[in-house]
Amino acid sequence: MNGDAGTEVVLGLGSNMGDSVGIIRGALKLISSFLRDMRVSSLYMTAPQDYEEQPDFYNAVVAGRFFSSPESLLSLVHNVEAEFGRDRINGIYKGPRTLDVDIILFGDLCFSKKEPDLEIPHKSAKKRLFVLIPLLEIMPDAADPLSGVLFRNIAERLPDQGVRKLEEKIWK
Ligand code: PH2
Ligand code: MG
Ligand code: MG
Repeated sequence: MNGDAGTEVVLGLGSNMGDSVGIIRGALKLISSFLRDMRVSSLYMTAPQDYEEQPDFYNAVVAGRFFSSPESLLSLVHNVEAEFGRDRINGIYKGPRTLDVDIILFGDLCFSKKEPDLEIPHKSAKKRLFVLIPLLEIMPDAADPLSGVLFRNIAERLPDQGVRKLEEKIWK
């Protein structure tokens, strides 16, 4: 799993509280300390899914090579969330947040466990265009490791979810 090339991982970033653009830029800077050969999607403005009584989100996806375990990646992304004021204790479940960083893919790994709660690939990614559209921008040939189906075929079948690409440059 972690040969010399590391594991190609994909993270989804979201924010709908505070200076979201600044927060996502700052989060990418921290993430670049543990992902090699980082590629970043455009920034998107997206209608809230699941819990709809909240402001629109800014979302983006980042991919890169990682050289340790899924559990250590989870603890690194939790540190990044905490750095930007994410409160995992008092926040509303799926509600407004300064920063959410989700592990979407960890190579082809399919994995699920409690304590810490971790499911890979991310369980809602294939229903969510705010993940799939930016993901396809940087990995057009990626497939769901569970089914082998190309994400572009999955995305094509989903209804419009209000995902708009922004001009704002967020990385390099
Ligand atoms: N995150 C959620 C719930 N709903 N909707 C959008 N548009 N973007 C998100 O990042 C998002 C969401 C829970 O993590
Ligand atoms: Mg999350
Ligand atoms: Mg999330």
